Amino acid sequence: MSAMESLILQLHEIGAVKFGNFKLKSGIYSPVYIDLRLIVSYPSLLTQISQTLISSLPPTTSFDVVCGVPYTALPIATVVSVSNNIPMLMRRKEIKDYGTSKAIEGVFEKDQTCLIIEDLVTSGGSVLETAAPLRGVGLRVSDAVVLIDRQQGGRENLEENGIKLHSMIRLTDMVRVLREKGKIEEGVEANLIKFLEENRRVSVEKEARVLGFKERSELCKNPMGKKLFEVMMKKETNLCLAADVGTAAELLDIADKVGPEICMLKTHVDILPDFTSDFGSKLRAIADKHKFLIFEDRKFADIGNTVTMQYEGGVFKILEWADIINAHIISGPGIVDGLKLKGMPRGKGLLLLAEMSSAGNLATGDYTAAAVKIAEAHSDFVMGFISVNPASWKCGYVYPSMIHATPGVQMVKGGDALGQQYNTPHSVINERGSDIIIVGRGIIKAENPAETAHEYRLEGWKAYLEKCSQ
Ligand code: 5BU
Repeated sequence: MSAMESLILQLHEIGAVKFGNFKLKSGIYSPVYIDLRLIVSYPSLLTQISQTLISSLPPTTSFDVVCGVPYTALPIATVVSVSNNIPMLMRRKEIKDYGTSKAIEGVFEKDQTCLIIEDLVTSGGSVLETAAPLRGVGLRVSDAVVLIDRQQGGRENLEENGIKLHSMIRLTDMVRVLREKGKIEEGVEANLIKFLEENRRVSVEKEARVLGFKERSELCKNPMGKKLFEVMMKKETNLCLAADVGTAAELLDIADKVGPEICMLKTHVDILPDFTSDFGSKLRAIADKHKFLIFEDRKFADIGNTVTMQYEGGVFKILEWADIINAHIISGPGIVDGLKLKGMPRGKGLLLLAEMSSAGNLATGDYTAAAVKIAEAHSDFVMGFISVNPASWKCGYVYPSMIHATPGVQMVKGGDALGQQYNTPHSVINERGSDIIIVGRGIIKAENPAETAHEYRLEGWKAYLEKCSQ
């Protein structure tokens, strides 16, 4: 009997493989359920698995360190590490005390290669969740090894993200062996093959559980991102007011009225004819009173050195009063370095413009993907994106700590005469995968802005709760 056959029989024997009708994380019903958490109770089986995993890799696979996907694969990775004398790293699932604790624990050097070890792959989403922070700290990730591949798109999804999947046991091999050894009926195998044909590719998104703001806030490296999540949870609002009014006096007035309804107030300070140097401190006082954050929609776009001066200096002194700013990535990552230089020491946050709401804009496809890459590399300062349809992004895994804020929102779909395009709060949060609705004229031009803001708040929050309960 081959090592693989023996492993399959033992896994079946201990009850790690069950046949019936089971609801999976993705919501799909499956005729087989595999629970590998049990293997910690069978040390000799655990040793066997760990040895076979490494010996099943093609000899050309080279790596300096290994990292198990938490939690089930952690003991497997530990045994691989100990018995092969290969150093191991650990990925923290929750980053509690941001600032002090790290996403990746252990000793490594930049550009070393890390092999990911996983127990079971369906869409490959959990492998990607572990690959992202490893890559974020400068490690190379090109291979992952898995005990069981459910053959439901994981290989393809990982390949698209530059990771080759090596699997020890494929689900079809497993049922074939169990049928050959008389452990299951022929009908069970046929049923499983039919199931796999009908569910060939589970997307990473479908399998991923929707994380709530609380869990996501724990993953934030940027303190302002964490704060925004906290404000949203405390006030139960994901509404941002785009306060595009005629004067500074009107802005301060509407900020005070709408303040209780919003998590963030967005300004275009350069449209205010009566701007004075005490504007910042006045708005700050209102923001502190109603506990919302101030976002200056400055859309920085220049080279790093210039934006440092634009951020800090001039008439507006944005750095002094704005919690959050945004930037285009057209000039390359240097713009983030420049803004970070000034903003990081003061605990500020940056949103990158990954998409825009206006018709015919050029922030699409590879441009959006480039924004995600830059954000990942600077997740200590970049807290999220201006996004329009993040659910449609084809750029692989996006950190759940990143907040998506979407402009172009009104109660009814439509647009204005100058290219603005509107979607509803429900569509933005539920269908398009965003977190925050940014509403301007929908509130400002209403007869009673405070009342209307209240309605937008309820709509936005209801959509968020609905998304979490899916
Ligand atoms: P509106 O009145 O809800 O259309 O205002 C939208 C606001 O969001 C306005 O301040 C714009 O400058 C801002 N905005 C946008 O509409 N679209 C974008 O892609 C970005 C910002 Br970025």
